[in-house]
Amino acid sequence: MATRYDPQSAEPRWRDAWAAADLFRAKRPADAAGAPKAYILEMFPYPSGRLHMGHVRNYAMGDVVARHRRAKGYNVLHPMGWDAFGMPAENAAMERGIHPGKWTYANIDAMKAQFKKLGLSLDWSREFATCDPEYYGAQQALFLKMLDKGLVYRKASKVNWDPVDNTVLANEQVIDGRGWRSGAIVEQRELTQWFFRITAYADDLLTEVQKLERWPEKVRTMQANWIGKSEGLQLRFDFAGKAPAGFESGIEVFTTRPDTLFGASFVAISPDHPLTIQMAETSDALKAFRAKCAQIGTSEEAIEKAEKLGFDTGLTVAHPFIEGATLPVWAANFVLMGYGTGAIFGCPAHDQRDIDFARKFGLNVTPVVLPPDADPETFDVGDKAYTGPGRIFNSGFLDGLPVDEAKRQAIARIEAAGHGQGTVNYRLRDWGVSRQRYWGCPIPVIHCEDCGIVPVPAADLPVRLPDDVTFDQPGNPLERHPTWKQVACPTCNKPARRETDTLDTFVDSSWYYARFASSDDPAERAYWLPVDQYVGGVEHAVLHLLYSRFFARAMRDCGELDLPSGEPFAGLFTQGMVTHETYRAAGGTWLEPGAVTRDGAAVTETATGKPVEVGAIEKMSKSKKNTVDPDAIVATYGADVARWFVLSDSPPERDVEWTQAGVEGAGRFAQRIWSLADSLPAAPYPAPGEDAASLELRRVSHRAVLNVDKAIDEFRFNSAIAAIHEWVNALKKAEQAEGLTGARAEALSMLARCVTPFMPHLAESVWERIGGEGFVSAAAWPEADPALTTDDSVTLAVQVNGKRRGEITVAKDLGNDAVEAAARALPEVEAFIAGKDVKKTIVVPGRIVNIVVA
Ligand code: ANZ
Ligand code: ZN
Repeated sequence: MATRYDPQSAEPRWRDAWAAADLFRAKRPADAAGAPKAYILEMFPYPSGRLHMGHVRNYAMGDVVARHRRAKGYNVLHPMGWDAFGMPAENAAMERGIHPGKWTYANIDAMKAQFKKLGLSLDWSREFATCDPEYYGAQQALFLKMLDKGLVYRKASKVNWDPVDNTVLANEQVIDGRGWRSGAIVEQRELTQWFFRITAYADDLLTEVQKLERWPEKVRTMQANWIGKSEGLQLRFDFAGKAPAGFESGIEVFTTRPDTLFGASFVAISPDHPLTIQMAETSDALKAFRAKCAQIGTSEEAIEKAEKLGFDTGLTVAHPFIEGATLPVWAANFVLMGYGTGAIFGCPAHDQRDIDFARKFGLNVTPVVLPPDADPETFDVGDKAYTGPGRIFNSGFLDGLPVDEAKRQAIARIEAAGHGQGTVNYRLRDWGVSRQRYWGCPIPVIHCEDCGIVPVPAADLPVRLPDDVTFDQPGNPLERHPTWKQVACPTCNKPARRETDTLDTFVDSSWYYARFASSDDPAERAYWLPVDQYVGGVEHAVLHLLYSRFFARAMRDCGELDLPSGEPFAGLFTQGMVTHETYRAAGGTWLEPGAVTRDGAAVTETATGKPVEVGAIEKMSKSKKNTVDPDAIVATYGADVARWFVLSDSPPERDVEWTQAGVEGAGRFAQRIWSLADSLPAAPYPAPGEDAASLELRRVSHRAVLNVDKAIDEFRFNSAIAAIHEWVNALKKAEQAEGLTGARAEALSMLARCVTPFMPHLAESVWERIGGEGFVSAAAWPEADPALTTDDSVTLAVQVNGKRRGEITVAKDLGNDAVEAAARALPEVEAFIAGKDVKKTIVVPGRIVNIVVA
């Protein structure tokens, strides 16, 4: 009697058994018996409290790789933890009065229970949350090492300030220039903040990212663009009239387009340029202008989008190349103080920001780069700057040169005149890590009036967050805590003040991979790192990965990490999202997939029977209600089916659309695999037969093993799944034939092992059913017999006197005489040997037949 596979009873049973056998614990280097290591890591989750399908896909992918490597004999590290600091916990505290820590740890418990149901082969013994004092204490120690090394420093920097809530806002909390809670117009304020000196590694981060061959090209490019190396010229403009006090040496600008100098029509300085600030002291109009610019917010994006604002200072500077020509000096909101020198020259014809500015304020527009095929007499840029290639014109000694050559010559001329210097600039800024928030890692320093900044002594780490804090008012709870910040100076013992800023949560995720490798043993960290395969969302392609690459270098240079390359992730895979159709009721409200009924093409609201508008297929999100709850899927179909489906339908880097039909199909396929085991007699089994049908089935199986193996290695999980489908079809057919028990049993033993990375619980049940030894999760990857996987024919090139004349395809085991005869019989060969004396024939097996004639 055929039985059905019951995931509801099988899955928990296997998970308990794995846990009891402690199957997925990574071995210490000394116990690994020389096995190669594989560190497989998925970006650790934020404990929001609920698992979503995107998590399932992400962690299922990592698990496929981890289980596969384990089966191939690697000592695998596959850990899990929680990226647990951050704003949502504080928001929950503000909204519901629950302590952020309590909220976070409750979420971790809930999510961990969900995670455990997925059957992931994780080493939970290394679990931690970044809000554990042990973790953030170690991070504080690291911070102090970096401070000591000069990789951490303080400087005044702009923050978004909410004047109503009296608090600093993160860029994401500024919406259309207003504070997200108060709605007040946000101001920029200077605050002394902590920075990591990531720019010290700018060049190295750029060169090395190009060498990460197992990273997606797209991510490498994004990193390179973010670092943004610009080669250009730093150039001094002398004042045409009397220079303002303190600015006798002129205005220094940075340009990447010195070739366009003859098209310059103004010089612009940042609203925060020292000259602007100085002049504002005596000009109310300029003061007002600066205040207006300050309302735009601090993000580059906000400034980019803002309307161009300008203020004519009345000053003029001399053109460096054109005798007697002068340029007006403006203050302009699109010039950032934090980049280059905080001053530019504007060439409107060839820069969009400059032309927007020039058109608004009636400044000259002189084109100096002539596009190929354009007429110098009539060429006009209108309102759109020309930034393409061409030859220089209207430009004196540069006329006729292509852009790159003109850049070189302009730089040479400026350098020779002592007016400036060719330079390299990076877009990358030092990383501001101060946050005026509670739920983060306290910065472990003390401010003393006499001693200045004093590191918290190692013995006093971790600096713990106080528990008794309130969230009933805006601002930083650490700042208003009655006692927490009061402390004696570790150096002079006078009353001093703790730093109340906490670290950006990106810091927490910049070194967790090293902590997983070992909490304290440098040798073990060196053994595991770099991560061999990192898996995560492309939304982290820039910041998280860049900060992690910086941190690995900083830790290395502080003697904390033996990782010469400084690259923490040797391989990176960025997975696509899980999408779903969207549904709207007549009134326009979104409906959950569970609230609609599909009958062929007709979709109705289950509760009302009214028609439903089927919308676009989009990333699952709460706002559109097109989510499917993993818990519900696991309860209905089992974790294996959920894992199988999210990996099956599209390549892992692309999005996969969740459909009811798809998940049901995956469920049927699981039963089909089970039925193959179920239809076999009980073990033990005879050896596979040597008859043609047995051989054929064995060939199919052994080749499938190779295909699945290769597809997993190449991150083509959908191809692996397709190969398993074909294999199962062949096995299903073989059920009908007599005398195949041996070949079928062999096939099933291999199939169980190939299915394990995807549907580990089902694979265990199959393995158990066919009398497999131990756990299939601990079994070695099946070995394919080359005699059964190689094709049995070969193609050989046929040469006459060393010249290729044709080719033959023959049976692999054909004797040399027969091969020679076949070669000579080829018409295109025969033509060259007809009537000649064949001196000898050389057969290089599997490759060439060379016929030598006189
Ligand atoms: C003159 C010029 C002419 C420019 C032209 C461009 C086109 P990247 O490539 O990003 O390094 N720039 C320099 N400092 C700036 C600042 N602090 N704020 C805003 N813009 C600044 O960009 C370098 C170019 O951006 C520089 O080259 C400068 O404008 C502008 F046809 O100089 B250019
Ligand atoms: Zn002191």
